[in-house]
Amino acid sequence: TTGRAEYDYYKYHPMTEITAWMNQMVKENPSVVTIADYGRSYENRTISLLKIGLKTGLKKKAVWMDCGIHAREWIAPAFCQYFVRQILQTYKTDMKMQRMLNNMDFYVTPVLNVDGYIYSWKNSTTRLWRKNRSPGAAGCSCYGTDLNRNFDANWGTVGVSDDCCSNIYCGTKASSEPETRAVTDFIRNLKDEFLCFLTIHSYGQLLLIPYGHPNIMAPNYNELMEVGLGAAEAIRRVHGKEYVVGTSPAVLYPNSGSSRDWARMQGIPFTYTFELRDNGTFGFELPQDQIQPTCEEAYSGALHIISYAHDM
Ligand code: ING
Ligand code: ZN
Repeated sequence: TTGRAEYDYYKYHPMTEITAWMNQMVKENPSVVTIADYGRSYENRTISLLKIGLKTGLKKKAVWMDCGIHAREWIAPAFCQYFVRQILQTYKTDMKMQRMLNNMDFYVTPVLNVDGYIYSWKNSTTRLWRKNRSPGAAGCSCYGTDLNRNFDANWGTVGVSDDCCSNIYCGTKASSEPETRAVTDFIRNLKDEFLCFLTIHSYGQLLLIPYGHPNIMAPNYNELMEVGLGAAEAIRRVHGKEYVVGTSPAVLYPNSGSSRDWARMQGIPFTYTFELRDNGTFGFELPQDQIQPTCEEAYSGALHIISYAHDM
């Protein structure tokens, strides 16, 4: 055959390969996939997403998924790529998926924190970098803001640090970071379309619902719990892994400024944080032989949520 080697979904890929993969997806599926460059990182790299959907001429709903908001969580970008591949591989024969692509557009960002991701690939001493790569407040010698503490959702109140050397440094103000603003500007423009907002992290095997702030409760808390528990059951059926469902104060500890809380405050009803494998044995350095099973189970969980939102 003449085609080039198939993309290996069960390996971790550096940013250059992920960017090439995104372009390849568009090229191979021109009527279903488009690419949108919707922001620039602190170091001026392009932030891109793939929009996946069937063209109907009718008004559509939307699903958001971002991966790689934290640099070291390499399984997350691997999952976003698997998710896109699975959708494209199934929709022609799977009528449910075809209906979903008729009624909804999927917006998938494989790597949101591009600067951090590239930095985590640089060498073994930078492998566990979490934040973006902007310099903090004036006079501080450390780099990086925790993008998942930088959103305008009870910003700076709980579960954050104002020490710019901390891994949970929330930045100088809400939305101080260009990566944060890329997401908020994009979503605000299409706000009423979004039904689901799924943000993918590792590790811990959790499905977190809003809110991370301990004093507020999502108006659809019961439904979020119920759908989350259904997703955890769907996950368990694939390889037997147990995922815990709840708000972050209930499950671990409170936090503020997360993208999930911000998305729920914008009115997006089904907002979840996925914490993929594992439970700490390998942590952020999940071996490559766990990419496939992790993606398989998480796909099942994500589809449970998306399918529920689509059908209601
Ligand atoms: N965890 C997320 C973080 O931003 C989170 C979500 C928040 C989990 C609070 C538990 C408690 O910290 C990771 N792994 O990034
Ligand atoms: Zn994370």
